[in-house]
Amino acid sequence: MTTQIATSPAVTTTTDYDVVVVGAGFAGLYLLHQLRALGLSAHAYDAADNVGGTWYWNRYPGARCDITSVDYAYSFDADLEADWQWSEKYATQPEILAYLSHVADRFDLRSDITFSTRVDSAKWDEDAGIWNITVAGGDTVTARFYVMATGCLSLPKSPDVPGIENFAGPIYTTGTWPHEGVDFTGKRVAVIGTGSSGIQSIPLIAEQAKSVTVFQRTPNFSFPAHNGPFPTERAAAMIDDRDAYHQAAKKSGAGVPLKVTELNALDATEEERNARFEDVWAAGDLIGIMTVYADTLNNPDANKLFADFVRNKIRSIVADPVTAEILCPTTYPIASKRVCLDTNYYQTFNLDHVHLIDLHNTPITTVTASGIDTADASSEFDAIVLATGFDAMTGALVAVDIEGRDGLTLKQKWADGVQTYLGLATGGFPNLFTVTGPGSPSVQSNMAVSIEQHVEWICDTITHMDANELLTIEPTPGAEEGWSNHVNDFANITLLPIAKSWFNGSNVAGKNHQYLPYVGGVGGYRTICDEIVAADYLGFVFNDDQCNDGVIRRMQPDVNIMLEFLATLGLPPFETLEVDAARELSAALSDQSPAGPEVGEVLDGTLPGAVGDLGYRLYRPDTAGPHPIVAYFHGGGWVFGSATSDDSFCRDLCDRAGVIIVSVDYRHGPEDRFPAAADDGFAATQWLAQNAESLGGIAGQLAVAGWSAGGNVAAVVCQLAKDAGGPTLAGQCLLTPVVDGGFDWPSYEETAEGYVLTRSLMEWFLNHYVDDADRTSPKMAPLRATDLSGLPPAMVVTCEFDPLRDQGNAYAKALADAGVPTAHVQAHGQIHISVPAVGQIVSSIWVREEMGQALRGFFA
Ligand code: NA7
Repeated sequence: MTTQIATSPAVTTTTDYDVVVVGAGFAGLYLLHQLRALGLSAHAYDAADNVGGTWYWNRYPGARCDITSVDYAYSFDADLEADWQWSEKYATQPEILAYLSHVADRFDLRSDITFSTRVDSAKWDEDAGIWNITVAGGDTVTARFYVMATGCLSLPKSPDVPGIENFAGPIYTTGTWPHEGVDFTGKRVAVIGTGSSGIQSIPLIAEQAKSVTVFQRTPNFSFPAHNGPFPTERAAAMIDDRDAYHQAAKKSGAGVPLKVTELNALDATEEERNARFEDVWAAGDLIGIMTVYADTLNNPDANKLFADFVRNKIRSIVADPVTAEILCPTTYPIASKRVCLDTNYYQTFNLDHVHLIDLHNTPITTVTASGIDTADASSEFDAIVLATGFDAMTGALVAVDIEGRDGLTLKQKWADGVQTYLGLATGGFPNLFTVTGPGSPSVQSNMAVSIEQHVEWICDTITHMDANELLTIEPTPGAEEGWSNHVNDFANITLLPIAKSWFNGSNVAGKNHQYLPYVGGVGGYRTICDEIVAADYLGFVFNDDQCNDGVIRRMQPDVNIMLEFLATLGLPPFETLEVDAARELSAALSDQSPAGPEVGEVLDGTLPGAVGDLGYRLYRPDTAGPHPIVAYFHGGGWVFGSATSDDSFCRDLCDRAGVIIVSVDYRHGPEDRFPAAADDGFAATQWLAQNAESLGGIAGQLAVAGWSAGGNVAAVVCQLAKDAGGPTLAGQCLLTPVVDGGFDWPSYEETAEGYVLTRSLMEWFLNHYVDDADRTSPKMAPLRATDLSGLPPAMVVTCEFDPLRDQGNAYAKALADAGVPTAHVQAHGQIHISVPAVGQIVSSIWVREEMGQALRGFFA
């Protein structure tokens, strides 16, 4: 081994290399090339005896990429791109391997790679500030930076088939296929596993073998790849304007420059939908499949339409109806596992010598010396193929014994859950980078694009450090936790986490369940990485003490999209309008809201308020009554709104809680100023208590609820009922309530504007409703009441980006301190208007569910 002395001016300790890289696949090769261009010394190790990474090992028959070849390639060098011609739409493994070999030769990279050498361990030396890397055989090298470029699907899952060790014949694993190939002619072959590897290989194995028996645990959705000659129109688009082509890929969701539809399946006619589904089926393009409609990946009903279409395709191809049904996936949404692209997969099951075993009905009891026993049969085989997948995303990272600060290993740190910052770095492991690590778009994107972006980010960061004489870098705990939240937030607004798969660790026994890739798209992700750099490496600490700490993207992703959409409307701030115009605008926005769920009955009526009749709208559940009643007070700052303005939210609450919701049209300012709303609220509540049974309610089972100013009314009603000795209320459910008339709260500063409810709008509301002198009255500011004890049990919801957050938090605490049973939900990443946004904001569904449960609980 040659050793070099690192020459960077920042380095005070001598190391063998500036950077040691593990892996010589797509990522490792580009990293070496870029590091070398920076004048840094870099060396890579790979257990294989040649370049290629996962494409070196996965040589099973039919192995191909599932992103079109032209896109599944480097874009950093125009000449490389021009010189290499792909022969097919989806390149075979040999062709991809030949490409990577060509890249290694073209840029003379092999001289900086040690092959056939596994890295066993890497240990951070705290005193010297360097990594000690020990390779197989015991040699140790030192480096300032250590980069895992080990790929996401590189460590095959250990065989977890009972009795597999008994088998006397050959066992072939798709992920470590023999280089010389396998001749199955005349053989009886068992294939276990029907993921992409199984689906690609089974038709080709069946062409040779005497018989093939496929052992399927979970069926996959697979589409015909329609592979063939290289599609010239894509190549032409790239040649025409390669910069534009690659820029579009970099800004896209999945790293492929394809236009993505904004149409929803649920808005289309059946005819339109089927035509579109047929087009997608005919195209054989993974990105087109994943994005067939904008709502396929987040709306279960939309998803089912697409899944039904594919199930019908399977039924139309597979002749035997029983076999067809076994091949139809039914237990998870389509595309929540990576869909497969195949050539004649379903057709293969029409061959007489191909058999399908449904392991859900007849599990493998044991593998024997000569075959496989299931719950109801014994079969003899000459060979077994394990297409059972990978310990994906994290397996290869923790397979190396990586020890960071204080003796903590990566495996220990991630034992209860993976935490990274951007999927690039992890706290406690200075100067360690992971290329396409968990928490980055990685496998939810075109890996070629994501790899280039990560490599370039890492190289830019090392350049920045050397230029500024910074020796170490690692993320802060807060930044890392914030990023994990964001990764989860994004996954959770989709259907993706539902399936059990390698994306969330559920394919490996004992592995933590957690959705590992970032699904916010490569374009959005790139912007985030760039913003972090522009903000002085927000959330990274250099040299243990130089840090601009903070969390990027605290907002829920769908709330952010809502804010961006509202911004495009260019609406005037409400407080700049006359009251009538502001009311009209508010009502117009309410009218655009989705309808909300169906309930059993909706009826309108009137009830006596404090000085005259008030309208109300009653929502009755679709279950046998009688039901408890909840008096509901709408939001709108005591100026806007009506009994019907929170219609979809009232429906949702009614549906979730199984209670009657009576939304009251209490009086507003400026026509009817304080305490009109409070007095009407109390009068309405008294009337509902007295008339419960005539409304289909249950006498004595009454609670109150409200949002914003309506939350204020509900809270005040509880205090008035307590002071008046009745009516008895079972509970109060307060969503982002106003409980104080003052502005002396930090959240009025922190979130003064930009989140729809602004400080100036709150001032406008209060000015229209209440005189300064009354703003400390408990009837206006229930937080200011001297004694909160004896109030009904409470559920208080506060939102992170809401000017009213801190007073709501204070009220929840004051209630609890006074002995009131209080549940307090602090909704992270939500704004004042996002919790009641039924049918628009998925990330607040859980909050509405908590509210529904709380209402149920009041009457339990
Ligand atoms: P996958 O997609 O993880 O597929 C593995 C398959 O093996 C899947 O059908 C598994 O069923 C099945 N499996 C795993 N363990 C067992 C046992 N013990 N018994 C029976 N069946 C088992 O891996 P692939 O290699 O096919 O594809 C990985 C990715 O590579 C692919 O998405 C492309 O991106 C390229 P399960 O679903 O767990 O019930």
